[in-house]
Amino acid sequence: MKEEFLSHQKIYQRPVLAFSIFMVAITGAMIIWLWIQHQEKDSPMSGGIAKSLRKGLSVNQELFSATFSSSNLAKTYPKSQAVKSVRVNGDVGMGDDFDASKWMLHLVKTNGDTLSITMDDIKKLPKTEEVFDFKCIEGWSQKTWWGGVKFSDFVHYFHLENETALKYVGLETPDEEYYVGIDMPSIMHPQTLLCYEMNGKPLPMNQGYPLRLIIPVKYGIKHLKRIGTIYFSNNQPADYWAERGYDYYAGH
Ligand SMILES: Nc1nc2c(c(=O)[nH]1)N[C@H]1C(S)=C(S)[C@@H](COP(=O)(O)O)O[C@H]1N2
Ligand SMILES: [Mo]
Repeated sequence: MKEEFLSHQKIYQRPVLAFSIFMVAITGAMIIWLWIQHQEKDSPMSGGIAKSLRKGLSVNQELFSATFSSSNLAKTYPKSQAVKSVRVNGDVGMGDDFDASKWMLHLVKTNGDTLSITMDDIKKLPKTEEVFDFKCIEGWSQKTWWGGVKFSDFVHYFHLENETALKYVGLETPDEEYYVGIDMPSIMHPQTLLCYEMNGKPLPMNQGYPLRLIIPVKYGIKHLKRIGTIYFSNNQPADYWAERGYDYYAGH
């Protein structure tokens, strides 16, 4: 008799217990959410991200940069595995009013001089080709084939030792609408290219003709298309997507 009564009670206890645990979890999640909402935020220039979320991003960034090594190469593939039709993504700073015939790469030196470099100058340097898995933070990736000059060869050729002693490189489109900042170890990585070819042909206009960045150690957001200006700095250069809340480092 007693036993039956107890098991009846259990039948009621279980859902009550389950429901209570559920309520505690939901309330806990709500408290954490409200706590994050009421936290101090970054400046709008860094995306206006709540403090504890930004902390998560910074910890990620430290982990990734601590494990970064220039001898760690991104996986490469044979050219036969490269996709024939490469996705076009992102057209900020790629306006139709661009006059490719007047294009020159502006390189701002630390002494204030600006070098104006033509495509012919760049093509005199040894060409490197690579096929790697291009990853966009939107969640897609593609094996793509690129050709150009290693950034490390380029800076060596133009005697930019004073410049590469600094911490960052900034790159901008000619109209300054799209811009990225990159840490020096990543831009000097042996797979980073000033790229002027895709699938063995000149870069298509919407993929950054005449010159773009290819930097396999970073997500797509950093592969700036249509480079207008390159400069060097010890301060983090402005970065289009970092200003919109994305991770500045963007390594993978
Ligand atoms: N100038 C410029 N470069 C850019 C972008 C952009 O909007 N403007 N988008 C970036 C992003 S988010 C990605 S994923 C890649 C896409 O390169 P693709 O169009 O050659 O595939 O370009 C990057 N470079
Ligand atoms: Mo992207």
